[in-house]
Amino acid sequence: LTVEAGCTLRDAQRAAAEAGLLFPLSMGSEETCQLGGVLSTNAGGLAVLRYGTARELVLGLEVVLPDGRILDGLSALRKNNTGYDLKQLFLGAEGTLGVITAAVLKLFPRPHSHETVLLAVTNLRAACEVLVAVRATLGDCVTSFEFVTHEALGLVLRHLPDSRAPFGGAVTHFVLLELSVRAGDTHLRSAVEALHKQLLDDGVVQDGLVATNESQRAAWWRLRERIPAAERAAGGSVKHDVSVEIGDLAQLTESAAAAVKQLVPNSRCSIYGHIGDGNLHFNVLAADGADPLLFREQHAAAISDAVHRCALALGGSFSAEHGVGQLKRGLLRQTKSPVALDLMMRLKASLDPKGLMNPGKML
Ligand code: LAC
Ligand code: ZN
Repeated sequence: LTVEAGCTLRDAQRAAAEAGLLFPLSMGSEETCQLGGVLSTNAGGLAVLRYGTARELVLGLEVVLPDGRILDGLSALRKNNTGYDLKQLFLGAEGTLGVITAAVLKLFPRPHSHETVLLAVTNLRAACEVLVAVRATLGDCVTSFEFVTHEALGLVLRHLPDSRAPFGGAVTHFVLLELSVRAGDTHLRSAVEALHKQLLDDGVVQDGLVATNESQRAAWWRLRERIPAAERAAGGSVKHDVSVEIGDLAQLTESAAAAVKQLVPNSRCSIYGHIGDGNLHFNVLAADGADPLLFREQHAAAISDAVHRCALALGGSFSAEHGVGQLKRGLLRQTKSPVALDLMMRLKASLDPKGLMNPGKML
């Protein structure tokens, strides 16, 4: 599918669907976000586990270079080993090397059927156990695997009045998972039900629901997608977008939560995210009733430092999907290896010697 940079993600999804195919990138902002930005930031979203980030979904790219020339790479070839893969330089470059003006996107067969499952778990360790079990039995059918703590769910229920708690009103940590199969494979429902029963019998999950209709599925996804809006409605949060290897996720949350509690004892952690990708949004809010602005003014820097330290100590990343921008420039310089940083600076200097492209960002 060839698109121009101003095409919204939703319009690209729609065009693929009209051709009986799937463009799998999806995220809360898909109605309005435009592909130029989506590709420049290597956006991830909710189906990375199965289909990868934007980087993996692009076959060709057209870029206007800082010197005005056009890199015309609008090719749809799947294989082309003729030197450096130049498009990858611009995907995720945050506009610092050139302006992406068009792209050829990779499409997939449309899934024949899907199942959406909501599982109540007691902690992140249990959620990771579910992930291992689900991938072992249902493998590539797993499209999304999201984890939400009861604190994050509680914010949505409290601040977004039209939302309702699943599991008969109990506010628990939960896993939201989405599975899909292609035509011809009709066993998904029975496989999901068998796994669901197994997880309940083994005590790995406390409760579970399989969506019976589209509106239930949409309501569950809304609970997940509206967490950032709920945090804003609660007065805002100190946000982190960290990743580690999946086996280290529980350790990361435990050490980061302990570090944050030590700094600001009554603060609240809203933790949720794409644990199938090893990526958590570890956000911290002021104590209930405390002034959120004052809280951020006084504590944001120390809290972020502590959370990032915990991720880096485990070999993780301080920005799994949200990029570097202006806010994390300093952090990039402090933590990237000198060799990697040197290569980045030299690429920038060679492509954009006058520093015209998105100045002040990333480097
Ligand atoms: C999300 C955004 C914050 O996962 O990345 O909701
Ligand atoms: Zn995210």
